[in-house]
Amino acid sequence: MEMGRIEPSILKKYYIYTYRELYNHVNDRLKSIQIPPPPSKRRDLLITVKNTLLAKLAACYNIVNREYTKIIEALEKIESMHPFYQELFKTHVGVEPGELARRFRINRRNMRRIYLDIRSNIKSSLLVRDAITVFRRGLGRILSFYKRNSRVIEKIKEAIIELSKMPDITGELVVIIAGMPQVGKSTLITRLTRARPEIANYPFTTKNIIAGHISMEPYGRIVLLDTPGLLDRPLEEKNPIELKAIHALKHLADKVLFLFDISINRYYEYSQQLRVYRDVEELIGSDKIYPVINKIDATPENTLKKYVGVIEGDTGRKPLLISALRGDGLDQLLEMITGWFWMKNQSRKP
Ligand SMILES: Nc1nc2c(ncn2[C@@H]2O[C@H](COP(=O)(O)OP(=O)(O)OP(=O)(O)O)[C@@H](O)[C@H]2O)c(=O)[nH]1
Ligand SMILES: [Mg+2]
Repeated sequence: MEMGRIEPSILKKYYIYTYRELYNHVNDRLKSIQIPPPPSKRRDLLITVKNTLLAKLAACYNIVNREYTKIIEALEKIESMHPFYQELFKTHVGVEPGELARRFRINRRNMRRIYLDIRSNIKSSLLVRDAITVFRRGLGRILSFYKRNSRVIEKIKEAIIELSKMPDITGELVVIIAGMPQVGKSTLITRLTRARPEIANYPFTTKNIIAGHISMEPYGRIVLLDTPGLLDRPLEEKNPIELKAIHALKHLADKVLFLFDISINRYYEYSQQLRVYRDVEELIGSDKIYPVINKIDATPENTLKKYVGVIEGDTGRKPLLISALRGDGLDQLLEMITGWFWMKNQSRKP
């Protein structure tokens, strides 16, 4: 499959067991395999017990092996996704998916060797008691392959759940809507696309990357991404929600619409918003970022006039004026966005 074309939603089918869940599952399976009533002859008893123990051991091994295989497969899927998803995975788990897949494959191979060893030791036991001892110890060893990785497995599980909720970000042009919390990012994406993120009047209403699409068929599509708000603080102090926006900006942005809110009800001062603008500019480069003043319906005329000049002076670009709520300026904004699309996809132009 082509690199980067795997959608994160396919990860939904990988339900990863925690060690607890696996243990309970193994326990249930083992209970369902009962030793049949003792036969009359001693020799037959040994054979019956051994066969039961072998069946139980195989059941346990198969479950752990199946879980391992599932984890490896999920990691390999992530490994072939867009680097953006891989980096998100790494921030969650602390290790790259490819490296983890490699470790789990080695583990799986070792586990198989040990399983085969235990099997032959049970088979060669001469006493029922010995066979049971070998079995018990072997069961523990097989389970320990999962148990000693239980912390990292839980992290993988969480990361897979997080990733599977990520939208499909593939498109011919990616435009990210960024800015401090509450400037109207989500309101804007609902105006331009069919995306319907939650909109409310408290910071960090948006906690995930939200995608909306503008179809340019038959020439492709534009992906618009609504991102969690960014605060004016250094990267090291950013919370995990902000970091999602940072990763998206770093890896995905062709262009960024940076929203300012200088309305009467603004949440943050202009100076703070400008600092965040500068951070984003530094992250992605000044050629990709465009200032937009939102909420002009709730901004006094003279304030607006003043800040058009101030922002142009501070950023070197004339800000676009919009009201995402009322719809002002959106035609112009769309024209700018589709202009970027044609610029990037010259060869596709009709
Ligand atoms: N007056 C006015 N209010 C707006 C406009 N756009 C958004 N709002 C209001 O601003 C508040 C925040 O809007 P959101 O779209 O949720 O802002 P956000 O930037 O996505 O906020 P976070 O997800 O918290 O970062 C809501 O109460 C919106 O109704 C606008 O153009 N004019
Ligand atoms: Mg929002």
